[in-house]
Amino acid sequence: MVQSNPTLDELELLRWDLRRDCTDIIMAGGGGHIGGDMSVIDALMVLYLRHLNVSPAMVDDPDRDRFVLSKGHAMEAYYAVLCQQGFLDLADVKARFQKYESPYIGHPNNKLPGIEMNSGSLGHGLPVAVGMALAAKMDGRSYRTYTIMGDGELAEGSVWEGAMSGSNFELDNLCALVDRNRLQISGCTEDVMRQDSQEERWAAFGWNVLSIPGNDLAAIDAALTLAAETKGKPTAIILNTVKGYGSPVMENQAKWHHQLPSQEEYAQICADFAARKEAVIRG
Ligand SMILES: Cc1ncc(C[n+]2csc(CCOP(=O)(O)OP(=O)(O)O)c2C)c(N)n1
Repeated sequence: MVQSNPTLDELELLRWDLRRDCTDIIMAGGGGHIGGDMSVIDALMVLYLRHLNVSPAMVDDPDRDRFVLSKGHAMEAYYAVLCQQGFLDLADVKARFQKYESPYIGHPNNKLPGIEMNSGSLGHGLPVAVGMALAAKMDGRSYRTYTIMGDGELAEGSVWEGAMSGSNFELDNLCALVDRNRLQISGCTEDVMRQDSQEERWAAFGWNVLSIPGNDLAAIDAALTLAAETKGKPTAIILNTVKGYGSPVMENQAKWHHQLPSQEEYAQICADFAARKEAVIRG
């Protein structure tokens, strides 16, 4: 169902339904990046439902806001949000996800309505988002551009070329979110390639930096508002998240980067989401 500007209280409930949709898509397709889906889905939801000026009717509108999921492997979370917003049909995605000749592949496919860019080869989202934001300035358009990267992804050198360009061109219409879940495909980011002092790194590149609890809906919402109000420089939002957030079965464990739950684990994960939703209802 498409919602227009839901309240944060409504989103506190919806986040658990979207996690369930995301998990069901993964189970139907026989695989997916469930850990990174769960860390980023709250930011995707708040961005799409409360900030992005885009809708199924606007996919070709030159003034639509642009979004690039640079950590493209979190596609199942993105499917859940795109379906909720009416860009795609959830039953169809579940029926055909990762099937032969299906457009619903495991990474963003720009043949699908609402998806701006093919991604999944890490490190490209920010440079392309810089180009989109710069184009808006050059064309005199008021749209904003957003991208979400993983913290493991920040080991790609092209990210920092994009960071340099973003501040050089004073792209205050650009916002980069970093899913700082501290895990990547093969273990802790700090063991693979240190990512400490993210805040200082982005500030040194001339960005406005906001570092927030990244699974806190109100904090995400406030940061996105602040980013839109910031003038003269782009904003980086460091989302301090938990990989696998929502079920202790998979929270904070590197092996859940791309692991298919067993039927028993799936049942427990769904029960955990339902319990978290129930706790919100009970207040
Ligand atoms: C250029 C490139 N190198 C390697 C990969 C393989 N890969 C897929 S996901 C991943 C880890 C990414 O970690 P992170 O950005 O922290 O993602 P998250 O933990 O948020 O899922 C890697 C190395 C890739 N997709 N692209």
